[in-house]
Amino acid sequence: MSNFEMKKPKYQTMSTLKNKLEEKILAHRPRTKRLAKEYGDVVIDQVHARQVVGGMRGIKCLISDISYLDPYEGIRYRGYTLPEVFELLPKPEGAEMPYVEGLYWLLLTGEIPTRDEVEELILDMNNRRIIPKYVWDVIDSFPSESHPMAILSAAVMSLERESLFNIKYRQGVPKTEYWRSTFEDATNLLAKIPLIGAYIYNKLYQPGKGHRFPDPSLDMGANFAYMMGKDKPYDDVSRMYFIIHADHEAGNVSAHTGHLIASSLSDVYYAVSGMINGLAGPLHGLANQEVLRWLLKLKEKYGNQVPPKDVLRQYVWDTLNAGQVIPGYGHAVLRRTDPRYTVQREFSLKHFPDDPLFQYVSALYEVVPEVLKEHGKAKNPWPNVDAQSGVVQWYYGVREYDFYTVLFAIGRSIGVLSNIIWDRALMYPIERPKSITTDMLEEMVGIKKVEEQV
Ligand code: CMX
Repeated sequence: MSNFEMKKPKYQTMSTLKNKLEEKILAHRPRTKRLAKEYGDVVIDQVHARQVVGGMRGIKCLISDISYLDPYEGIRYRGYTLPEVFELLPKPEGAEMPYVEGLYWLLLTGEIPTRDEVEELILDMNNRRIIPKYVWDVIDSFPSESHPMAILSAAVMSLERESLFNIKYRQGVPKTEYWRSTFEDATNLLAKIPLIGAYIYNKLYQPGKGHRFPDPSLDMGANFAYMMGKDKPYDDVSRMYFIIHADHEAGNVSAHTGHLIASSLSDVYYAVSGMINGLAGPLHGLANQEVLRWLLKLKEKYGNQVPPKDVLRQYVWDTLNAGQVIPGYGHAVLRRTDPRYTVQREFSLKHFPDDPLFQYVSALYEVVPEVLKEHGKAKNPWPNVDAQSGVVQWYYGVREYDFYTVLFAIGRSIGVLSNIIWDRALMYPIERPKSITTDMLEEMVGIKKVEEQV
């Protein structure tokens, strides 16, 4: 199952990636400085009262150069659409999906890496896969009924004592250099987190099988499949999954939490553990498990034969009438079908078009948007990434749907870690927006004045 032939390292300690990153950072810093110094007073957005009571929706108040989310087009990583990313990044021999490590390179540098560059990074990351025993002990100490996201968060948190950034900070390195140790921490954590995920899976769902050690000849996606005990094409499924979940600009709960925590100079272990906690909510990453739960309930009733449209419509309406959301549909920013949904749909159409659960997902795609439009609440009636992701996992034998958000978290850590390295590089300050009281807001919008006049 080896996709990546072990080669002798061609490069020495300061990796090509870190060198390239340094170049990019030095070139970028004057832009940030200039914006703050010379253009700091330019108004770029207005805040409406509805945004203050409405979860700050749409307020332009964060910077991320890693990715940008257009409401109609979907996500672009460093300017590249998902189809472009899948086409341009180097792939393992014979694989359908690119190396995940190549995406890390792209997100950090803005450049598509060459095959040699990715292979060097893979070697570097494979050398960082050693996990201290106490992390396994932390995982093993959890009861088997614990949610895997809680275990993942605790396991990442326990690794905090390995932070190089903390050592450097205590040694008093200057602020301009913080990004270097942050890069080391981030790359260490990124190399380790898939192993932790696979260990959690084995502990919770395959306890008799024992834990597989990583195979140093395999890239991130293939090694994850190997450690999970899943055959091809689960290596490609993992690569696809980690890549599409990596980033979704900076304002979503997981990305923003990671950035917020890191802004106080907490290290990446604190930040990613917090990111995982934010992702574990059903309105965000946990929606992928909720989709499967919702689909299986429907399938239990009707079996492998998808029922007619009116039955599906009624099922959707029953969910809405019970005051619940339709999981996997809607989005705070997107206003069209999520391209992450489309990538997975195309993969499913190619590999398992006749799978009954996929048939349900396809049939619901034709029904849910209509119903949500009639319902009249959701601003976006179209499916998001989570409407499709569980079905792919299910088909390839990962049927313990509580685990799906762990897969999302492994992917999301690529973007969050890349953002944190750049946050440190550009020396963004501690985040501190202003809150006001309800009284103040009422006064600002004029409610007080109107009441006084009455
Ligand atoms: N089903 C039913 N109602 C929905 C809905 C859905 N899928 N999506 C939105 N709505 C409702 C909202 O609950 C809200 O109702 P209230 O006015 O009663 O509060 C109203 O429509 C307006 O919401 P919105 O502005 O369209 O959406 P938000 O930005 O507030 O929320 C999201 C976005 C994703 C939380 C919401 O669409 C949702 O709950 N979807 C289902 C859960 C889901 O799939 N989450 C995963 C999103 C992707 C990810 O982060 O992984």
